[in-house]
Amino acid sequence: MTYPVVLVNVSRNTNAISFPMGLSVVANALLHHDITPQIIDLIPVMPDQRIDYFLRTMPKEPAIYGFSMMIGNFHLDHAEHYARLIKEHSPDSIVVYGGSLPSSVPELLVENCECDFVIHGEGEVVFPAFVKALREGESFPEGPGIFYKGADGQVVGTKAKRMRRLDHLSRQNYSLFDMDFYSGYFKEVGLSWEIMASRGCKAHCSFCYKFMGDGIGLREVGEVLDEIQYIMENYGITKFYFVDENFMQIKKYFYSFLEEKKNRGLNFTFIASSRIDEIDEERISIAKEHGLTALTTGVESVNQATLNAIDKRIDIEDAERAVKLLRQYGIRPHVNLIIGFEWESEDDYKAMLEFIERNDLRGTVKLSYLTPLPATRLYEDAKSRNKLGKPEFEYVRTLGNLYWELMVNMTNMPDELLKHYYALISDVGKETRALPVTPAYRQNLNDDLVMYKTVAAPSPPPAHAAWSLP
Ligand code: B12
Ligand code: SF4
Repeated sequence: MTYPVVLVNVSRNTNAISFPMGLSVVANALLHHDITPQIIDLIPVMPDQRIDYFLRTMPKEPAIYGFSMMIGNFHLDHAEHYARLIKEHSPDSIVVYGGSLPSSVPELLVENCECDFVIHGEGEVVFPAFVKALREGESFPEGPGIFYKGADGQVVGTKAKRMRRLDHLSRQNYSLFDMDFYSGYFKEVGLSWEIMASRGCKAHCSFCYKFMGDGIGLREVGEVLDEIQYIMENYGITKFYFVDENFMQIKKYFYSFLEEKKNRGLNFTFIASSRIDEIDEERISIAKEHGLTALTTGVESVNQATLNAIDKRIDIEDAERAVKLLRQYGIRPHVNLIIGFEWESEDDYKAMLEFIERNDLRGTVKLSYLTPLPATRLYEDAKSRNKLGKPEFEYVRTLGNLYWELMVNMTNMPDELLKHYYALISDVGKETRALPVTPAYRQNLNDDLVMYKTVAAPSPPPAHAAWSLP
């Protein structure tokens, strides 16, 4: 059966618009196999018209529908809603879930969701082969990365291995998406266009989901620069944000990227992320010279014992030195911090506030509540000690706004006290961004506009200190 392939981009409850990178890579890989997917992108459509638009646009015949999703912000619920519509209006269609959330809990989703299959891991090799097999008449294509419910009701599937070399299949496809919509948004709010050069990180922090297991995959430098050049020439964007976990980690690769950028005379600036232990004077001075304007780094906690306990493998003094170094070279530091480790006390949060002041980090901190996310050691530990507070699928499904809502309180402090410190630290540290004015963009923001404006001064802490650990 010649199933058409439809890639669906559904919304999630957030306050930002992102270009759907994962789906655009999958679309590119399909095109390389002579499969032209139809894209149903619901983000540019007015929220009250999305269902109608979807029903009008979906193919009349049975098709393979691919959804991409990440954890939290009710992304799964949004996808499930459309998957149900597909089952209702086109019962012979096949629904496939991919992306970081399905990859972290493939069995759980196959077991509990509307999808017929979950594709684990990077989709560019597995998905085209999977589509071809279905088209050739196989009902249950097998192979690493494919999960489904077998005849006996048991979930069948094995995880895929990480791709070491990311070649032309891993390019982003822009031609099938509404690029005027997305580029217009990035320009209107002054954000940098997202690009990916490498995947993976050498470290093993206990709270972090290692997308596709250990190891690092690199794209060819020329491919990445071709993509950047395309965006510059066609959309006039000259600021880029590398979503790589750790862009500078392989020095040779990073330098060859900078060298080729220079050879091509490409005049763009960029933001990247890096572990503290990769921030040295040599790399920073060269990167600055070639257009690095800001660097995000995960400090997570200012308590060395906590850093050791979560296997962060950084030294808090090195973090302070790195921040100074960045400032010395005129590179804006963005620091990620986390609160809510179970042994923490108010003293840790007071120390965090001092750290922000001492290092002049006002307005450059992103604070998160510790949230056990599937496929992390933190999660397995929380699950084994019944700390998730709900059955596993319910927990995964109902993870809400992971940017600023408390999902699980692992500490001995009452929620109010933790929230109080969250508000206090966040208010001092957080970066605000420009609120889009165009209705097509505003419609995608939920009502909680906390990252766009200053929140009211936090209330004083509850008059009780008994829950502080000694
Ligand atoms: C950029 C990024 C963001 C951007 C989003 C940008 C975007 N365009 O969507 C922003 C800043 C918004 C963001 C936010 C968050 N993120 Co984030 N983010 C990333 C990051 C660094 C890169 C993602 C990316 O674009 N990769 C490149 C593309 C090509 O990869 P991909 O999307 O995964 O797609 C591939 C596969 O997943 C698969 N695939 C994807 N879709 C589909 C669909 C089908 C049908 C198929 C077959 C395959 C498939 O094939 C693709 C090609 O290989 C990843 C880490 C990483 N390196 O992946 C974390 C990551 C995805 N984020 C994560 C988290 C936790 C968050 C937050 C919740 C942060 C928080 N506070 O904890 C928030 C909230 C997210 C939300 N629900 O709204 C986790 C996800 C964990 C999980 N189980 O889902 C990751 C893995 C980081 C981590 N190590 O913990 N994030
Ligand atoms: S250093 Fe960052 S990307 Fe690497 S494992 Fe730790 S939290 Fe994840």
